[in-house]
Amino acid sequence: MGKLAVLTVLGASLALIGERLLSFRGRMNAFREVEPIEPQSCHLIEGLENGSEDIDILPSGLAFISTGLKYPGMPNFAPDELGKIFLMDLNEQNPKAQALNISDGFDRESFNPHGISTFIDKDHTVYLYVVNHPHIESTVEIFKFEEQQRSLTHLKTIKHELLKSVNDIVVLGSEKFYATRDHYFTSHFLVFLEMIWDPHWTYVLFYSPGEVKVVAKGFSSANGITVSLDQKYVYIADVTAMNIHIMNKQDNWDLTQVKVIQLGTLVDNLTVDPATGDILAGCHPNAMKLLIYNPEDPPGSEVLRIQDVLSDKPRVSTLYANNGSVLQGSTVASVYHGKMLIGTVFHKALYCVL
Ligand SMILES: *[C@@H]1O[C@H](CO)[C@@H](O)[C@H](O)[C@H]1NC(C)=O
Ligand SMILES: *[C@@H]1O[C@H](CO)[C@@H](O)[C@H](O)[C@H]1NC(C)=O
Ligand SMILES: *[C@@H]1O[C@H](CO)[C@@H](O)[C@H](O)[C@H]1NC(C)=O
Ligand SMILES: *[C@H]1O[C@H](CO)[C@@H](O)[C@H](O)[C@H]1NC(C)=O
Ligand SMILES: [Ca+2]
Ligand SMILES: [Ca+2]
Repeated sequence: MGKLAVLTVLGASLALIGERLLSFRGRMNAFREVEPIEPQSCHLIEGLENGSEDIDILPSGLAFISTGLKYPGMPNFAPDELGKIFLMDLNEQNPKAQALNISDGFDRESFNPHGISTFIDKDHTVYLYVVNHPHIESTVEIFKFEEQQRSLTHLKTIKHELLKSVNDIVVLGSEKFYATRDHYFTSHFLVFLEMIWDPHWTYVLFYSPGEVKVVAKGFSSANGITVSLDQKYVYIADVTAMNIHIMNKQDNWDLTQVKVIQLGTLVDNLTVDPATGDILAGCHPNAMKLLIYNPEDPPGSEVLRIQDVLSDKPRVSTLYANNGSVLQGSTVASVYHGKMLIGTVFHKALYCVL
């Protein structure tokens, strides 16, 4: 190749890389700052200082909170703390978070809990499904919740070739769930390239003992997933595309897109308000601050409420926003009878009375 051709190719490559990097900064919302918004009464939850990635609240008001996630690329202030599941009873006047005991026989040393989802069987037994990343792998752990003993009995570990880089799950039946894959690649370097390049190769998987399949794909980074109160729709957060996909659940478990709600913030976990059906989204207003952690200018937190999800004009309002002075890196918010819990990827957790 002549020098001119080499230069042309080099120039074009640099331009393309420059364009991708700019687009990456855009996708990370690198220029966004937040204005504070806070409900009247909020306080930090004692005992949850080092991350509370996911929260799921039972109809009875018992909240499960996963803590201790070690996630490549994210800051972690307590690398030696083991992963744990905490319980909070939101019916109490001043609810306290209490770590649940986990049965012997389960490898607690490598427990690295990420997304969680509860499932209540016909006989009222409560099962907790937990996305686990032992040794940087992805498994789904099934626990039985023993309410009297305040403990979790480990029943089963689910592994599958398609269950890679799993972020969140939503359980819809015994051993039947949807799971999101947040990155296509699993090695650090390729994940980094994928974040810059953004090929939209992540997907949602349906898992059952008899069938495992991809049911929706083309997401930049599929993250939080949850289901509508009537279980007809599945809501998926595409974190780096800053939107939520509303999908229709078919009889064969395939998902077909109904609409996309664009939000202008990086949406992590989704929950549904059991009283209204509104979606609550835990968001990262500026993910660049999350990736390049600076204690002087920390990542903020933001919680959005999306009402009338299925209507022509869904309404989006901010329930909580903070520049990081109180709460950094929010991932999830969950409400129960006028009370709200907000979790974060590596920071504290907040309890608010709405
Ligand atoms: C959080 O991490 C810090 C630093 O490792 C540790 O001192 C503290 O005990 C941890 N808190 C909890 C609740 O685990
Ligand atoms: C958890 O187990 C430990 C040791 O087995 C026990 O001392 C403790 O009381 C248990 N905690 C709860 C809440 O049951
Ligand atoms: C965050 O907001 C508080 C006031 O709400 C302000 O005192 C603080 O300087 C702000 N921090 C940053 C990093 O902007
Ligand atoms: C929040 O996201 C985490 C993973 O990022 C997921 O495990 C969890 O289930 C989500 N929370 C809810 C309430 O969906
Ligand atoms: Ca979840
Ligand atoms: Ca998530």
